[in-house]
Amino acid sequence: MHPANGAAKHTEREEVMKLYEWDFAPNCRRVRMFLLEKGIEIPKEECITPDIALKDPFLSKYKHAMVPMLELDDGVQLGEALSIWIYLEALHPSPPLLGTTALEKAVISAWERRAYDEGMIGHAEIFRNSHPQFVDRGLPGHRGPVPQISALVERGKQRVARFHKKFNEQLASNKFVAGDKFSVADITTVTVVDFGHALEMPIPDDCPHVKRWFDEMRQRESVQKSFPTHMPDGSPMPIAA
Ligand SMILES: N[C@@H](CCC(=O)N[C@@H](CS)C(=O)NCC(=O)O)C(=O)O
Repeated sequence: MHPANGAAKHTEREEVMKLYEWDFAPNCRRVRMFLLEKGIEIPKEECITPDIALKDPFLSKYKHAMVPMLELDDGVQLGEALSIWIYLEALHPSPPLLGTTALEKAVISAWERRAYDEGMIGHAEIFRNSHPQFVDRGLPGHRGPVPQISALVERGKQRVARFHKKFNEQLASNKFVAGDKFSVADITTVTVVDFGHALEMPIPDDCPHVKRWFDEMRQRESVQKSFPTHMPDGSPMPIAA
């Protein structure tokens, strides 16, 4: 599963891992980009219906009802992109994406969390509380109805504005989001910025440092190759990588 210098570098255990995902979902792209950076190949199964819902049998078998989810050969189910990264980084330490020293690990996890909280959740608030196919699905991971709250669209916009400002300041003096090395903090931030493009909320003009960083990120193979290829109904993505 790990083609390094032409030699397979994997264990029997990894042979039957399976990643359940949605091609167009930003949280799934966080894992896809990580796999591409590491050169790890894991079989994937897309479990989405054309109207953007989780499909059976995935929905019946995974009680947390969210993607991404990595299933191991013994049936252990790892949810949450962060947990999947931690597991895979332990198996495939090179290149390190979660940091190596105590300080690097702490700084990377802080910036990754800021990208997730301010950026991912901000965009998700806008998307889930306004999209017609998410009526009664205002939050992921809940089987019962979760009504949309229209006020959260405005709150999401304010959160996204804070995300751009905060990250513009950080990227003014740092090549990458968490300092001088590419890390999972960049991975989450790339997926957030492209989530914004999908929602027609581009990087604001007064955030030149985020633009500089994103132009550099776009040159990376993992960023290009992890970009969604199709919409939930199978039609091509309306926006390009
Ligand atoms: N905290 C989770 C979030 C996962 C999440 O929100 N996944 C969304 C897709 S991006 C999902 O599963 N949605 C299912 C649904 O809308 O029913 C993570 O970091 O992996």
